[in-house]
Amino acid sequence: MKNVLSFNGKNALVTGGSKGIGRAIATALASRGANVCISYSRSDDAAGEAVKSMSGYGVKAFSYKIDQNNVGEIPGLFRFAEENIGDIHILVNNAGICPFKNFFDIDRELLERVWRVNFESHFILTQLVSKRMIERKIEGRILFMSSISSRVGGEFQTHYTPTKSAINGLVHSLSIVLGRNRILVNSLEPGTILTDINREDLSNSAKREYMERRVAIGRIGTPEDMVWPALFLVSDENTYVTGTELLADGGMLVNLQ
Ligand code: RM4
Repeated sequence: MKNVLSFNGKNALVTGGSKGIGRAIATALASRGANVCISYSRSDDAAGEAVKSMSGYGVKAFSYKIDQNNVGEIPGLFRFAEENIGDIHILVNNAGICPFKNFFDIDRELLERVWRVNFESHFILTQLVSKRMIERKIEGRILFMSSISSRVGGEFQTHYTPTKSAINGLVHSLSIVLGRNRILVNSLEPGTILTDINREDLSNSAKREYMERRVAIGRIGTPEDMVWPALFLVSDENTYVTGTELLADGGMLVNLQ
């Protein structure tokens, strides 16, 4: 039994990989030998810094700018990743948005944007990547970033939480489709992790204190807290876990009283 996880010889595509949880997972894969392509939607500087950092581990690292709201651009991301890192063994569908909003103020454009970025774009990318895995007989690993919010609600997340529940439903069905090809499909459910997605929301001290009190271990999570749960699920050492969700929330969900 190996005592460290190695990703030598693996090629990984991580969406939303220039910051936050995606950056932490992408970096962890690169530091353990994987070639990595990340997608990002905003900061060229952040993406460039991430690529430079990952390249420092002696692996191939690339970034591709895409707004995953524009789902027609997803095939371009897939082609770029294949052209630059080769056949994809690991797909981490991480990109996501959550603009906190009052239910009655959410218009169709925002509702559809959140749906496209958080669900539809991942569906399309996963179709492309998994079809190639089957063609190449790659017993790949696919990880979707779901959330504790797939299981519980948020007053200002009525457009968001359903996308995370939908991700879990997709994982259940996709694990059947891809299981016969030994491609394992799971979702990770982070609790409240301090990243750009909620920095403004958690800048409210009362909200931050409430969320911290909810966490059994007493602190908001960090992107690094998500690394080992993710690495296990996408590793070759995972031989039998598929079609399920791994909750990584510091005990927040069960901490009612
Ligand atoms: C997560 C969870 C967190 C929230 C972020 C935006 O899924 O709901 O509590 O801060 O989304």
